[in-house]
Amino acid sequence: MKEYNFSAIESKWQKYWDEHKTFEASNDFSKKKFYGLVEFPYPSGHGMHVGHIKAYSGLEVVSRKRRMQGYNVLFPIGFDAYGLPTENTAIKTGVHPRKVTDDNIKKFTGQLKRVGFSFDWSRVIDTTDENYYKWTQWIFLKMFENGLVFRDKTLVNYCPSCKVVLSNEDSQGGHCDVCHSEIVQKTKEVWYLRITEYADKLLQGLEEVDYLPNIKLQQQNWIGKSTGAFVNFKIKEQDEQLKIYTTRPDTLYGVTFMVIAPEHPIIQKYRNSIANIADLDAYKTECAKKSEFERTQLVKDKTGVKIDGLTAINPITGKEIPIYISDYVMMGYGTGAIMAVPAHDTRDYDFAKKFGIDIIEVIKGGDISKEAYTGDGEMVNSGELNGITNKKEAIEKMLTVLEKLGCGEKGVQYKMKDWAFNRQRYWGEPIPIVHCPHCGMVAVPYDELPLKLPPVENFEPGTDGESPLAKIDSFVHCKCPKCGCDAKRETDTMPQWAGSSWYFLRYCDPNNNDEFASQEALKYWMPVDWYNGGMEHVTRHMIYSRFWHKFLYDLGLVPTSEPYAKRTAQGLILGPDGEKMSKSRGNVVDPNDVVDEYGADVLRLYVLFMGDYEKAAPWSESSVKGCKRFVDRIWALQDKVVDSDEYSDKLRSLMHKTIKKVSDDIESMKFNTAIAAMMTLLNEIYNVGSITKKEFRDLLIILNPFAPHVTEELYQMIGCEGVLDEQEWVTYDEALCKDDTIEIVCQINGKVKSKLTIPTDAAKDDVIALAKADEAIVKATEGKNIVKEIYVPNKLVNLVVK
Ligand code: ANZ
Ligand code: ZN
Repeated sequence: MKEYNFSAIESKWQKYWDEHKTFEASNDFSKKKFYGLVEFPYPSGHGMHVGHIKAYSGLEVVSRKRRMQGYNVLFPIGFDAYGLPTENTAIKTGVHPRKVTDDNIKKFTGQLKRVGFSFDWSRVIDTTDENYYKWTQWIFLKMFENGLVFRDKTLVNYCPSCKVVLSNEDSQGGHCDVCHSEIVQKTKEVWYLRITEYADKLLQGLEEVDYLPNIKLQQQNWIGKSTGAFVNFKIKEQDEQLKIYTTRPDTLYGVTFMVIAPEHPIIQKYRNSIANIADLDAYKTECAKKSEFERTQLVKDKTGVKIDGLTAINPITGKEIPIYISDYVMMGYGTGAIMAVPAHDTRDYDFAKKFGIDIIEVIKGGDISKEAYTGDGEMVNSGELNGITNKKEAIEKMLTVLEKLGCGEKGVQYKMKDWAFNRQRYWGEPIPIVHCPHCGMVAVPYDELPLKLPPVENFEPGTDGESPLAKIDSFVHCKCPKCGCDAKRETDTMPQWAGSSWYFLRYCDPNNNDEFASQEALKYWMPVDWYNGGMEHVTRHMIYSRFWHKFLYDLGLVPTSEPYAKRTAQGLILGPDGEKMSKSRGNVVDPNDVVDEYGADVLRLYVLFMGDYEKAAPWSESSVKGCKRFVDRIWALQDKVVDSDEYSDKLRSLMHKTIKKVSDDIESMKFNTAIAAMMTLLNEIYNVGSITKKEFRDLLIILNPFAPHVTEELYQMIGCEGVLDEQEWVTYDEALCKDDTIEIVCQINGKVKSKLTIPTDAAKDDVIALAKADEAIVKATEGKNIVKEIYVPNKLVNLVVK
């Protein structure tokens, strides 16, 4: 037997695939198609991680299977290459981000090719390429044209270390996503995309798609649709209404105070009537230091200041109630003001206890001397609502009352905010807008796109949070495209998420210079049939890209309202210590090392065998070795081949079963059990002692998507025709996949007495006869008459005795 020289075999086939363009998608749009999408990597300086290999291996297997099933497959890859890590490396090392990016892309490409992924390398996308970001800018301008882009002064999350403004999503937990420094709040004029306009569409669209249930749930929560009411509270002795948002108008009789955000504009408006304005200002200053995350923590001690000089009137009871400012009310949600119901809201309860405010029970069921009661129950102390036990009914009734009084109405709110769409950094797509002293914001004309990122030496950000582009006079100074007078270019760049918001469209037609993709190509390839990626991207990236796609759909520029028909997710690979892999822990596994030592086929098999695909699993060197043994034993089968174009009697049934199992398991991403089934088959082949050529060939076909190099090589070695990747996926005979025997229960008068192993689908008479011969049944029926014999096929026998 020839030695299994995996590195020679793997480079041989990788070279073959490259030369033959084996995995390039065809432009024959008459064929049935499959579009499999994986999240394109950020080409960081660390190179690839085994997590990338697992993330790509799932749809890699599906794509290889689909090709064998006769589909025209689009399985593309690219690089999401703008962003902070590259820019930070560039600043640290003095190497230009263009060069850093190119080097990293080269490194990643080499690594991906070594693993033998069947990507279409003719369609590679680099989001920092002018021919790509031209269209990112183009779509942005379409949004601008359609009123979805605006600028607003706002409090922003600012990272003092990266010197950038961050979105809420990029600063979760009050820390910068990139450098983990603490975020501070800063007022700044920033760009926004009006994603909230698409909130309902993004929510409704989830009904059309096949996403894993928890992916849908996370998106629903992120959009955070809330239905409730807006209610106006009159301010005593002022011609003023304070508007609040509540999901519980039914609790209005229990409102004993109000709370407004420290930034609420009513404070400024009535500055002169407020006796303790200095205290309020001081409190507000303190709040500005906290992140939204800190402010909304349930467990933290409640703080606040009572407004001395403004009193509200409960519109239902007519009672005067105090108004407080507190950090637990956010200016960015609802109206920035709430009606507080301490008896039935935990935060209001804690606040009322601390400030000695009345607590009035309006829903029975709890003990409000101890804690807020947030459950359902009968309405009490609530006038016309008393006695109602159904929450919905109580809400409806109160809404009717409020509407009649003219002080309230139904309302809807979303947690999702408009998308802060900018960064004051160099390494991003320039925002193609010109500021003209006469015309205001003017779009760069479409035929001037791409608005190129100027190649500069000094790409360090200014300490004031200004973009480095602001220092480049030749970039900044320009003529207004509308009136021709002197104007200034916008110097902010787009955020990291821009390029990935539409990359799946560009893959359909990546070299098009006239359109972001031709309608013909889009009509054929879209939607993505199957998208697999990380759970960490199911909100930000997926929602942003669904938003861009839906916008383009509304313009009639893409054929489907949803970009992704199906979305699944892989679980993380943990270190051997069970902890998340990280440089600082020193538990990172480099895919290159595994390929060097065991070969790419083993790496591919292992990342799919290590556990349920969607679950996290720790790296195990001994399991890697197990996969290597499996491949070695597959290799050694070449000495056991008998020349026959049939299945042998001994293996026939198991062959059919294994083919079925592998075929089905690939579809449900149960790659580990598919591999286990092939391991079982292999053991049985060794028990039998030989394998027919036909059996070997079919085994190579089902194993090919997992271990493409060794299977191609063996296919050639045993003298099969053509190359393996051009073969048809094997079929199986359902009838032969049934288990030959099956276990059924045997009852006497409905009580289980015994279990029987019977041939599957055996005739009733035979089964009854078997049952009557069973020892336990013989004993149980001794001296009794069998009056009825019941047989439920393949399930149970029940003998009724007297
Ligand atoms: C009275 C009430 C009584 C409330 C009760 C809840 C329970 P969701 O479901 O998230 O939309 N709220 C409104 N605006 C707020 C803001 N800007 N900052 C902090 N809290 C705010 O939550 C809506 C509820 O959160 C609203 O309903 C309001 O409190 C509070 F037994 O009003 B509720
Ligand atoms: Zn102008």
